[in-house]
Parts: sequence; structure tokens; C-alpha cells
Amino acid sequence: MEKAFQTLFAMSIFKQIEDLKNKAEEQIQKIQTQTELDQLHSSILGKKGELTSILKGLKDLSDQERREAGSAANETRKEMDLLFGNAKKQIESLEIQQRISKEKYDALKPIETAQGHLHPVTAVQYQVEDIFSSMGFRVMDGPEVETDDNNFGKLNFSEDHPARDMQDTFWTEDGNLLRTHTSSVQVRAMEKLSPPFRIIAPGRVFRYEETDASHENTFYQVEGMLIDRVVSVSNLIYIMKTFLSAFFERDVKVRLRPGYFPFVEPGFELDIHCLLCSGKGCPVCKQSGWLELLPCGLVHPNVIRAGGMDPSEWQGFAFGMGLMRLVMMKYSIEDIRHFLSGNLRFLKQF
Ligand code: FA5
Repeated sequence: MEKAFQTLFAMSIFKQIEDLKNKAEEQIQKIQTQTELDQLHSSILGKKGELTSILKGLKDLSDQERREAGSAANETRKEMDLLFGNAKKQIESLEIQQRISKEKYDALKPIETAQGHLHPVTAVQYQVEDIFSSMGFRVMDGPEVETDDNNFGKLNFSEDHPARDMQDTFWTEDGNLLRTHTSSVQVRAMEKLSPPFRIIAPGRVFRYEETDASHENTFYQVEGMLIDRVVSVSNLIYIMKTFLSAFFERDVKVRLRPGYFPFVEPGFELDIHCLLCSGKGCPVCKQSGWLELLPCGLVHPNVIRAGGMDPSEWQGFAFGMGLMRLVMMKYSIEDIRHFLSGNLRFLKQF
């Protein structure tokens, strides 16, 4: 290229670079978002941007002019980088301002949290405690890991007593066990309290057995024990009837059938007249009109003796009801396995 043309051409390149810088300055002012800024950046300074295409013309210039135009281009690129950097910061702070102005905090608005409530078994346990407390019973607690003696021995299960096989037991490695019934608290009550006394002991018990609609391997019982000088089966029936009528909020008919437990003599199974069909017969009571509810009896003299009392002076009655079965009856729940399933759809109904 001729010298004069080269000079003209170089001047035009300087002008183009200058114009591009002005154009970038002007357009950056109008930009509101990060996306628009990115698009402008790549259209001006990107690989296929306007600056690159201007610089393609450098090859036609003299060495001297090429150097000058190149360094002008670098200078311009630096200035524009600075411009874009500042614009980026401004847009970010603008976006934060906009977000904050939308996220208003209202101190008076109630915070929406999921409301918890008592598990149905716990709620019914408290109800049972209230009714028995009103009849002078004290609520006692006992450990879930028990000694063989408290769970069996002192309750008149001899070492080789076949009744020990009645309940399948979880044993711990040190020879203790997970209590198979709350009757172990009878033993603790006799050791701790002086007669006469009346206690109930609600709690969790464990049995190594298959589960089905009415059997769990972990379930709840409520034990009851009353010790006094003269105690008869009619006292037992009276207390049971009073409790059941208060619990089910209607008059409840009961009947006793003989039942065997080594720690009571005589022992009974107490049935209630089916509340769902009023004794006419339905699937829940298996058409019999009666529901087996709780075992009970008069405390065996050997148990009184093991508890440190003289059986010729002290007598008593005891009972052990299945708390989950009581809840099932109260709310017509058809499967005991719902209780510990952790299913919130089930629990939210209560
Ligand atoms: C006993 O556990 C005796 N300790 C009860 C007792 C106490 C008798 C005092 C006499 C005097 P039984 O194994 O039948 O007895 O259990 C008592 C109640 O617990 C049953 O009537 C039933 O309602 C409930 N129950 C028993 N096994 C299960 C189980 N696997 N799942 C849920 N509930 C059960």
C-alpha cells in the first residue's frame, strides 16, 4: 500500500477505535441487567467482537503505524475493561437493592410452622393417668431394661416354670432383659412403698414375636396394683368398671373369665361388652358381643411375700392392660402397626 494511503488508513483505524470506545461508554449507561452487559461485552471485546475486526486492518499498516495503533488498541481495551467492571458492580448492587425491596419483613405476620401434638398413645396414657389419679392411684415408672428377678423371679415364675416360655424375651448380653410386661413395676412398688398403696405404671414393653394387626413387638401397657388389708374380687371389678365407664364415657358391662398368670390367684381375663355393636356381634368382637380387654387378679401370696409383706396381713389386686389396644378401641383403629409406623397421614388425624 502507498505511504499516503497507509497514513490515511491508519488514521481511520485510530478513529474507529476511538468511536468504539465512545459507543461502549454510551451504551453501558443504558444497560440495566447483567445479561445485557455480557452481550455488549462480547459484541465489542469478544473474540468475534468489533475491536477484533478493526484490528484485522493492522496488517496493512507500516511497522511504525502498526505499533502505534496496536498500543492504542490495548490502551482502549484496558479502559473498556475498567468501564465494564464498574458497570458490573453497579448492576449487582442495583439487583441486590431490588431484591431487598421485594423481600419485606413483616414483624406482625405470624410465622407459619407445622403444629405438633401428642401421639394418640401418649394422649390416651395421660387420660388413663387422670382417671386413676382421681381414684387415689399414684403414677409410677420403672426401667425398660430389667433384671430377670423383677420381670419373672419375684412374680412367682420359678426358674423352670413353664410360664417363663409364655413370653418371648429379648435378653441383653449381661443377663438382663427388656421387660416383657409392666408387672415388673409391681415388684419395684412393693420395695419402695409401704402398704397400703395404689399405683398405676404405664410404660413400654418388648416381646420377641411376629407382628400382625393386633400384635407389636414393642407396645405399651398400663399396670395397676392395689395393696390393702382386705381386698376382694368385687373391689377389683368395681375399680375396673369405674375406670372403663369414665374412659369410654358410657356405662360399660364387664365379665370375668378364668385366666392364668403365676403372679395372681385367682387370675382372670376381663372382657367388656363390645362398644361398637352394643353386644349384638360384629367383626371387631368376632360376633361374640364381648371384647377381651385386660388380664387381672388378686395378688398371689408368694408375690406379696417377695415384696417384703406378710400375706396374712396384706392382700391386693393387680391388672395389666394393653394401652395400644385401648386406643384402638376408642378410635376404631384396625391395625396396631399404624402407631409406630411414623406415618404422618395417620398421626395428623388425632
Ligand atoms: C401380661 O402381660 C400380664 N403382665 C398382665 C397382668 C398384670 C395379669 C397383672 C395379671 C395381673 P398379657 O401377656 O396377656 O399379660 O398382656 C396384657 C395385655 O397387653 C393384653 O391383654 C394385650 O392388650 C396387650 N398385649 C399383649 N401382647 C401384645 C402385643 N404383642 N402387642 C400389643 N399388645 C399386646
